[in-house]
Amino acid sequence: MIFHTAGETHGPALLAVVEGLPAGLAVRAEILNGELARRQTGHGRGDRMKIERDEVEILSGVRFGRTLGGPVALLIRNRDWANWREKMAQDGKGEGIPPLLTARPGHADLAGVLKYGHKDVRNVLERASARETAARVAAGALARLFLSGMDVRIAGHVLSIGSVRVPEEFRGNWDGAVRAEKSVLRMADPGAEGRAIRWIDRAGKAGTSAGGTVETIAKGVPPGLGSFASWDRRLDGRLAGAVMSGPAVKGVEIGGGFSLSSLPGSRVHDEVFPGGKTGNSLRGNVALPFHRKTNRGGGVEGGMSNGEPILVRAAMKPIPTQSRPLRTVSVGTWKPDLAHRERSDVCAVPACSVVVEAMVALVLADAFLEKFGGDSMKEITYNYAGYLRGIGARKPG
Ligand code: EPS
Repeated sequence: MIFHTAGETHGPALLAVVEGLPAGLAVRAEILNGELARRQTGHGRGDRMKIERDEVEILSGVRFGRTLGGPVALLIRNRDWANWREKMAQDGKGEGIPPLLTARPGHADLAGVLKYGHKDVRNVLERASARETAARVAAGALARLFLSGMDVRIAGHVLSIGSVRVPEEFRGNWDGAVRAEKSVLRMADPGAEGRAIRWIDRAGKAGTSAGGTVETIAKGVPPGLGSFASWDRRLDGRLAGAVMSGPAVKGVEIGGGFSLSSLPGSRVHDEVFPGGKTGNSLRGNVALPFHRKTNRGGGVEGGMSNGEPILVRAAMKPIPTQSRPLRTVSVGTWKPDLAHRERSDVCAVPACSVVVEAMVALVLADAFLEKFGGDSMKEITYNYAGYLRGIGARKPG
C-alpha cells in the first residue's frame, strides 16, 4: 500500500491518493471526517482552524460504501482558498503581489528557497505547511478502517506540553489514551491538562510557541509484521521514518526508547513466560501461547512486531512561526531582518498526536498487507486466520 498527498495550504484543496487497499473494505465519509475533526481541535490553535471544517470528498475507488480495489482518491477543500485566489492563482504572473523574503528560522523557508531556486518564500511555505497533515490523516483513516477490520485498534494521546507532563503511569496506558479523547489537549490527566493550558497561554502571551511529546498505542497487532531480513523491512525503522516525517517532529522512540540505553540488559528485555495469560495492563493483544509481563520493547523485536502492543512516541518542537519574530536574513540581499509573521498556532501538539496515529496506522496497514497479501478483505481475513492457527494464536476478543 502506498499513499501520496498533494496540495498547498492556501490552494484550492488537499488531496490524498491511497493505492493498494483491498476490495470490500467498508468506507464512509463520516468516519474519515471524524478523524479530520480530531486533528482540528486543541488549545492554542490559530485562526485558520476557525475557517476550516475539514471534510473529504471520495473521488474514486469506492462504490456503494465499499472499496473496489483501485486507488482511493480523497479531496479536502480549503475554505480559505476563497481569500487566496489571486495570491495563489495557478495562472497569471502574480503582478503586484509582493514576494515574501524573510525566512522563519526552524521552518522549511530558507533551505527551501535555496534548494528550489525560489525568491519568494511563499513558494516553499505553501507546501511545507503542516496543513498537509490533514491529507495524511484522511489517508490514515482508511488504514485505520482496514486495521480495525483485522481487530487492530489504535489510540493516541499527549504525554507532555512544554515542561508539563502527565504522570508516568499514563505512558503506554491504553485506557489513559482512550480517556484522553475527551480532553481538549488529548491529555489523560486533568491536572496536567489544566497546567498545560496555562503553559500554552503564557507562551502565546510571550509571542512564542509550545512543543511537546505524544504517544500512539496499537493493540491487536500480530507477531511477524516487518522483517529482520533487510534493513528497509524493519518495522521499527519504518515506523520511525514515517513518524519522523511529520512536520516539527524531532525525535521518535519505540517502547522504552532512549531510557533503555542507561539500564542493564537484565532490566530491559521483556521476559517470556509460558501460557496465554498476560499480567499486563495492555491486554487486548492477539492471544499467543506464551506471555510477557512487561513491554519495554514497545511491541517490536528484531525489526518485527512481537505480538505486544506497539508503542511509538514522538517529540514535537515548538512551531517555528512566532508572533514575536526571530532574527533572520532577507532572501537575496542576505541583510538582517525579522522573520515574517505568518498566522499560526501557538501549540499543535494534540494535532501532532492524531497525525502520528495516522502515520502509525499507514505503516502497520502496509506491513499487514505485505504479510497477509490478498486483493479482498475476505482473502486477507482467510490468510490471517490461517497464520494465527499455524502459530497457535487466537484473535483478541
Ligand atoms: C495548519 C494550517 C496552517 C497553519 C498550521 C497548521 O494554516 P495557516 O498557515 O493558513 O494559518 O495554521 O501550520 C503550521 C503551524 C506550520 O508551521 O506550517 C493545519 O491545518 O494544521
